[in-house]
Amino acid sequence: MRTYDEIHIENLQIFANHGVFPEETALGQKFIVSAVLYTETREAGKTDALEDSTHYGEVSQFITGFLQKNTYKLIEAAAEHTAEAVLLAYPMVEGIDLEIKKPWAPVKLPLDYVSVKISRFWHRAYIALGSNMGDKKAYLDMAVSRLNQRDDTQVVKVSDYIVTAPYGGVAQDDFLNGALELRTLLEPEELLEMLHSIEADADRKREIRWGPRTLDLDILLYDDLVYGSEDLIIPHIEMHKRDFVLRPLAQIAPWVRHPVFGKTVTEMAEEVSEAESTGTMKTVETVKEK
Ligand code: PH2
Ligand code: MG
Ligand code: MG
Repeated sequence: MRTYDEIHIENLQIFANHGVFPEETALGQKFIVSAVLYTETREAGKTDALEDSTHYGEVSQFITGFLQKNTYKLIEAAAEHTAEAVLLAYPMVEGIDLEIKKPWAPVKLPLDYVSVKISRFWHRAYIALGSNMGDKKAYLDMAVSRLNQRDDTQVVKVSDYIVTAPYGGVAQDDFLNGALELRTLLEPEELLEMLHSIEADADRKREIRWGPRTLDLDILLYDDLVYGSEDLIIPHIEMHKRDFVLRPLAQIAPWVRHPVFGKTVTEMAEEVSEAESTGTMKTVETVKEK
């Protein structure tokens, strides 16, 4: 992880009504909240102007109000929702560590407190878009607008769409391909699930592997994460070999580096187009659209 500056709020006391037991939600009790806000303070450090930073007093008020307006059974849920609310309300805050302590937790044993501590960040992901059935441009546009609908996920940049010949040996119509950058609070598997639900809404039928599709949304990169599970591999396992992925991506993120190969998107794109021109790879024809 890159390094950030930190603003600390330590042991803020809040009387609120969270708990599994009905007595807890009826009577309320003391919660003690500590937060580390990950941000950049250098600009404010130079200008000495509050607008260039995040007001810790405001954030303290915000957390207090949030935990008093809402009621959760679990401190896990209280922490999760509070962290998300802070990240949505304060754009300069890139991440937060949040601890909620419950000193009067009804455990009938001598303890100082129980607590939950979580760390939540904005993430940057790059997504490949593809369609080769029906109104291809409409499907890609639909995906962009659906990704922008949620407040925990924002589309930062979208490439041009390019027409590409099908890659991978299945005889099928040309593709329209593009790439986009997301700022998201979703974890990789949650992001994958959202992409699948958008694909399903585009009448995507999962039939032939690599066959024709109305909409294909693939996670290419997610921060500098290197990750593998049964249904998701990050970085995308084939991205460095695919001109139809690298060319749109190079338009919006030329300097971004593949976390395993250490090459920039531009370098990978050049290597792939060289391989094509020396005949080691099938030629991919492109026409600019949009
Ligand atoms: N997607 C595939 C297989 N082949 N070819 C092009 N040109 N564009 C694609 O998006 C594409 C492909 C599997 O996802
Ligand atoms: Mg794909
Ligand atoms: Mg896919």
